[in-house]
Amino acid sequence: MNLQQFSLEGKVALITGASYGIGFAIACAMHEAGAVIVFNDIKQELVDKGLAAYAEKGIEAHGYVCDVTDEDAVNAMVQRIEQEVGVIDILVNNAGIIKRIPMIEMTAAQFRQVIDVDLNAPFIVAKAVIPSMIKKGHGKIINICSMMSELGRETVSAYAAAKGGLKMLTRNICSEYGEYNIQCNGIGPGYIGTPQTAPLRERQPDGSRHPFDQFIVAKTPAARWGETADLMGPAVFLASDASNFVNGHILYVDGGILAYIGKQP
Ligand code: NAP
Ligand code: GCO
Repeated sequence: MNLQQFSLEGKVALITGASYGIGFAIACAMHEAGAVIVFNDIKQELVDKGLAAYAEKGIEAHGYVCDVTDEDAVNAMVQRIEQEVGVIDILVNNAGIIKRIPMIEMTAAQFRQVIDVDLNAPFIVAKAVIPSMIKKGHGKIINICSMMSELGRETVSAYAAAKGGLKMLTRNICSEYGEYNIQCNGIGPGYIGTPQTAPLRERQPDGSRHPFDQFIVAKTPAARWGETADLMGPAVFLASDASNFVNGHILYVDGGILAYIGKQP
């Protein structure tokens, strides 16, 4: 085995929703491993902010405005990327939203919106890139799953349903396209410090830590929240030749949460 297997030299990587947060960190890691970085976001101002953030890190990324739930827009974006940058070798379905609402108070429209972004969109984007991966004879798809691909908790019914479905979509893409040398795996981050989880870490009015913050630290053997940097190595591994016989796997990067009953209060 040589370390060249972990190189992404000459590869084009599309990371969806990667102006900041987990997607941005994964894109930076893939650039360091040699990949050309392509990302999208839903608004031009966010794409511009993302391009500036990548440039600050010395990364000449390619940014596209695209709502990943819009199949026509996704197909048009993939076509433009293939013409302007090159065929996509690596897809990271990262874009996602969450709505924390008790299920019986959530409207069907709110439920559908979460399913649309977190499950339908990964289907739409994967469907758009797989034909060219088949033609090219290889491809890597990484779906960003969640603890909620395995566990439920109050107020996140739509998100858990979507992320549970995304785990099975990952396994199905593996099953259907593995023979074309396409590997489709998931990364299941634990609780990571990003804008998405900021409400769960907010200081209380009396300056004390958020109860959920304390809960998660007690539930995590690593006794800390994850950082986006914790996901960089696993993402490069799953995007590289080093994982060519890993398929349909959800790699949980959670500090051990799923293995642990939790610290006695
Ligand atoms: P985040 O900070 O909220 O970033 C999500 C990104 O997705 C944003 O750039 C957002 O753009 C983009 N996005 C949302 N809807 C979109 C759409 N329809 N089309 C295109 N882009 C869209 O989230 P994060 O914490 O980095 O999480 C990234 C992924 O990891 C998500 O799939 C999330 O479910 C998953 N995850 C997060 C954690 C965690 O603890 N943070 C743990 C496990 C899994 P806008 O700003 O324009 O909305
Ligand atoms: C929540 C959090 C989680 C994380 C992540 C955990 O409200 O419970 O937002 O869902 O985002 O998905 O893996």
